[in-house]
Amino acid sequence: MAVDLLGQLRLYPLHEDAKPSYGTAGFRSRAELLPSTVFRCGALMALRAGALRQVTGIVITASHNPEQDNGVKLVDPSGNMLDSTWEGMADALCQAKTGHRAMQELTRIKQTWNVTTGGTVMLAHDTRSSANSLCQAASAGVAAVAGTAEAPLLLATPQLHWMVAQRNQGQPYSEADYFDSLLGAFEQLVSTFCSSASAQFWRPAFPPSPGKRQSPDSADFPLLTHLFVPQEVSVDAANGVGASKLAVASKRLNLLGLSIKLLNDGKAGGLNSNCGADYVQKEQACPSGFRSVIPGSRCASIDGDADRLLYFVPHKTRGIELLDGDRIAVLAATLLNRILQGRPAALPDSSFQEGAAGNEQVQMGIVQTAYANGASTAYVHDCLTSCKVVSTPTGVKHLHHAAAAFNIGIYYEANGHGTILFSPDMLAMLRQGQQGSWQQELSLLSKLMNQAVGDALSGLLLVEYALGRLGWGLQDWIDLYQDLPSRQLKVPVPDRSVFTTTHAEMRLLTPNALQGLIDSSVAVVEKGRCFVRPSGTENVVRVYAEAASQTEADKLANTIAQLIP
Ligand code: NG1
Ligand code: ZN
Repeated sequence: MAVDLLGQLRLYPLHEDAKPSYGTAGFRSRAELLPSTVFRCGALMALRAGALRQVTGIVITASHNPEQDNGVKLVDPSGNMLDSTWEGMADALCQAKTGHRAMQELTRIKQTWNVTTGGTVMLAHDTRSSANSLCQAASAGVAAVAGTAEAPLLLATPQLHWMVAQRNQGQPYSEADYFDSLLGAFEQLVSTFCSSASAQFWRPAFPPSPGKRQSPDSADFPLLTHLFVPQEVSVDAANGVGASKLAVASKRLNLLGLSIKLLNDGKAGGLNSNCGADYVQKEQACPSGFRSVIPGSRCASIDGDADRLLYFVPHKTRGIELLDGDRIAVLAATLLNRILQGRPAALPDSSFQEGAAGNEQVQMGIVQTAYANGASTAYVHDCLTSCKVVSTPTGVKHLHHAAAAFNIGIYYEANGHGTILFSPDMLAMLRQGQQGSWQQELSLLSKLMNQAVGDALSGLLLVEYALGRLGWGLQDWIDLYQDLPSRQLKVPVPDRSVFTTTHAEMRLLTPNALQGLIDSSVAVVEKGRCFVRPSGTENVVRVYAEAASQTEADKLANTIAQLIP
């Protein structure tokens, strides 16, 4: 039976306060403004699935935003975010003021892509109370263009991205397959490369550098540097969807000696409320619910939809030592570099040239954004010389694309959103590796790391494996370089679209004259750096400042915030 598309569009009218705009990660706003946008995104993604004859996906989530917000992340058949060539169409469709105008946009899309019928769309949602009604809107949108909407699943964002990618490659794609793939790779990595048998194998070839500083984990026990030392990690799950997913993983991880102590698991506190990766990073503070955690212990924080991960060490006060996304990228690059050089267990030391004598066939790169701490960029330039550093605008869609240009592309936003990509050529080469070889180790790492999008569970397993494999404690990781003090502020503005940027968002084009004022303020600050950009997920302008001291960084950020019109 033919669907009355116009009638359906009219059932989901654009709210008069809604100003949908495809931002850093899809559409996001207060939940009550979203039904029209979500319905139309359902239709759009069904048409994209129909046009490409593959499955697409939609995640109803507002990630780190507060509970009353919601949003829609659009998943391409590759498992990546919606191809940027469709963002303009998504905007035009969602901004259409009437059902009739929206219908015209859909007709235009159908004609341009020569598609008459929608295809299959997989749906997922996080723990927000608005999820149900918005999933219904998405399903109705899919059905309105004669597509097939699958039953919505409670999933972490990266799980759905992974599932869509797997399914389109004809691979197993259920949630159980997701856990099996990541956890299976972790189990195999640990048993093959961190067991006592492999320690015997590695020790004669790669002893720790004589006379160099030993990590606390390894002092006096060089043989044990290669063993997977049992660890406990206290994880702040942001009271979000990641809590139940980590609970599943932790049963298997326990058997390997990795114990996950779940905090902010959604049983008491509010979603992202004084907790979660965004709070920990922006406030540089311990999340709520961590009173019982012993200062100095190993902690991690994920965000509301479990695609960001940070590590931190709580101090005795409320303060923390933050190990952010930049640092995860550097840890990953160090591990990969050493695997390629055949000396994973070398300890950090200044004489060891991380970049030298690597496997020259392999092009490895780190992709960062303007928010990367200047000290991390300097460290990669100075010490990881075989690794190229590239900077892109904010948002995983930009980083992912840039990382895909390398054989091994490591991308992490400072906020902990990222993963490691292995190119198809690289994967083909790695498949030829034998049991216990560096090729096998990298191949397993490619399974451990979600190849579709940033993933907090993947990231946590990577960090634990890297530290165990290198024989490092947290302090070794912290000691690699010292972050420059920084401060990030949000300034609410009536219309963030008046702020436009250039140079990977590091400089403002408009409002006129503001960049000149920023430049003059930065010029007088030691190691000063500051930029302003409009958020793509919240109605705010973000100010980032870095300086030689915390006082100067705070002062610089506040001075610039006051200049925002
Ligand atoms: P916006 O709001 O555009 O700054 C934020 C993060 C991004 C990315 C997206 C998607 C910062 C400064 N920005 O984007 O890096 O993670 O959310 O969740 O952390
Ligand atoms: Zn997120």
